[in-house]
This record gives sequence, structure tokens and C-alpha cells, in this order.
Amino acid sequence: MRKLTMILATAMVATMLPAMAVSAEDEVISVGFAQVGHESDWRTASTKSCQDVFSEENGYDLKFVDCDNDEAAQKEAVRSFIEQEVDYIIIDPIIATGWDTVLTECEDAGIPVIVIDRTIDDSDKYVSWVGSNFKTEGQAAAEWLKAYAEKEGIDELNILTISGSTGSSAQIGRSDGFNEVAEENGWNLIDEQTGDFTEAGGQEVMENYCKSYEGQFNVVVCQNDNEAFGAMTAMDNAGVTYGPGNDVILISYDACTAGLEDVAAGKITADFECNPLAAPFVEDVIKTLAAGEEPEKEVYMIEHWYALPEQIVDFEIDGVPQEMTEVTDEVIEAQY
Ligand code: GZL
Repeated sequence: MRKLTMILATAMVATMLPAMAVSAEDEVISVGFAQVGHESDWRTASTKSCQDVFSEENGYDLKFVDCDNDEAAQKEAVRSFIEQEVDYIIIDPIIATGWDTVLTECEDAGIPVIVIDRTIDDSDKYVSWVGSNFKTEGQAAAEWLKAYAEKEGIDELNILTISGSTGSSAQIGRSDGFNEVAEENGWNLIDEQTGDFTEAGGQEVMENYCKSYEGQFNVVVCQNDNEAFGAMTAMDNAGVTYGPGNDVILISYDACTAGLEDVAAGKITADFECNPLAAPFVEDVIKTLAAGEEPEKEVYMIEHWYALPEQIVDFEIDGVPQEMTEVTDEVIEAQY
């Protein structure tokens, strides 16, 4: 019993130690991170998560490149990491395809690649992917809408979507997940145009929608909070009201702090979280590799579906009951 106790205690102490360099010689571990850009609150939180974990204090040399939503620049950043002979490469792929050539170059250079957040769909030459199930996020939003509309006695759903960056796995998954449920239920999907995950993009698309579809829509789906912020500005300017008890049901994704504040303010009707804090799980992958073990190929983040009490309804995804989280001051305070 004593031996077992010692093992558990040691294990507990080990988990309590701050993140530390993962090489036996305690050399600095160099990590190259090719980040999508700086387009949203979500992205800012994702970047901070990596900078906090892969810090000099924790024994890392983080080489960070903000690729500014430019696919070519992202490939160039990865190749620069190869030239610098980093120990590990992290990629959040702007779009899901066009990766096999550069991943082969990483493999030839013997540098493990860890993909975070968005997926790479045309190559598996990476060690692990840490992120979210975007299709599930889309299904959650649609199944919630179905249950909420039934509760509110709304018979007709006329839907406008402001989608994310075209070709990103987040946009593909959210569109596929939501639209499949919409088509199963015969909802009217009026239009879907990209806002590129930015506030300016959301406002521009919503301005066009307010002109083209005046009086024809009662649901707006924004594929991230920053698009929703822009859409709200456009609807304010067009005299369209949104949020519980108003003209338009406004659905958003990410559930960043500012997004949840808009839920609490009765502006966003429901917000479907995408968790940006992947870096601790990426460090676990690096530690597993450094220990000579094989990490999981896929690591899924835990996410929540947020609303105010009046908008919390029971719904299922593929028969699995979903729990919603009430937006409170404490929940907002704790968000990213
Ligand atoms: C999703 C992520 C998306 C966020 C946006 O995981 O890639 O990109 O939903 C961000 O806020 O721009």
C-alpha cells in the first residue's frame, strides 16, 4: 500500500509542477507556430494560449508567425521553421487543403508537426490534431434552433448565414452541420455569404442582406462572434431588432467573452462555443513525444452551448442529449 501511495503522490506532485522544458538535458525546446492571423477575439485567445505555454520561462523558444490569413505566407512560415531546424512545428491551417507537399518537407526534415484548431484534410503527415468538432457545433446550433422555435411557436424559419473564411474547416463544418439539419426540417436557407470571420466582414454582408432581403428573414447565423458584432451594427443601422423577443433570432459561434456579454445583454440569442485554449494539450503531445511514446492522433476540446435561462431548451445531437450553460456574470468572468 505504501509503495502505491508513493506512486500516486509522486504522480500528483508531477502534475502540480509548472510546465517545464521537455528535453532530458533541459535544453531549450524550439517551437515554430504558424498562426492563422489576428482576425478575431478567438484568434487572440488562441495566440495568447500558445505564448503563455511555450514561454522562455517554461523552457521554450517560441518562433511565432502571424500569417494574416495568407495561405502562401503560412506555407512560407513553415518552411522557415524547417530552415531554422526547430524541434516542433505547430500549424493552425488557414484552409484545409494544399498541405501535403510542405508536410512532406517537415517529415523529411524529421520535425514533428502538431495541427491545432482547424484541420488539414489532404494529408495525415502530422503527429496530432488538437481542436473542435466543427460539424457538431453546426448541428448543435441547428438542433437548438429547432427546439427553441418549437418552444416559441415559430413555424417558419427564414435563415441568412454569414459564414467564416471559405474553405476553412471551421466554415465547412459549421455550414455542413447546420445546413443538414435545416434541410431535414424544410427550413428556408435564403443566403450564405462569407464574412471571413471578421467584424468588418460581418457588417458588410449584413448591410447587403438588409437591403436585399428586407422583411424576409427571422434568423441570422454568424459563424463567429466578431461577424455577429458587425451584423448587429448593420441591423441597428437598418432598424432591424435582434435577440430574444425581437425581429431576428441571432445565433453565433465561439462564445468569446464579448460574445457572452452580448448574450447576457439580450442581443445574441444563443452562442456555441469553440474552445481556443489548445496549447496545454499541445504541450502534452510534445511531452509524450519527448518520452518516446505515441500521442493520440486527435484530441478534442470540451465546448459549451450558452444562452440566458429563457432560451435554454432541451435538444439532442444524433440522439445524444445536450446540456446548455446559463450565461451568468461568473461564466463571463471565467471565459477566454
Ligand atoms: C475555429 C476558428 C475560427 C473561429 C474564428 O476553430 O478557426 O477562426 O471560430 C476564428 O473566430 O477566426
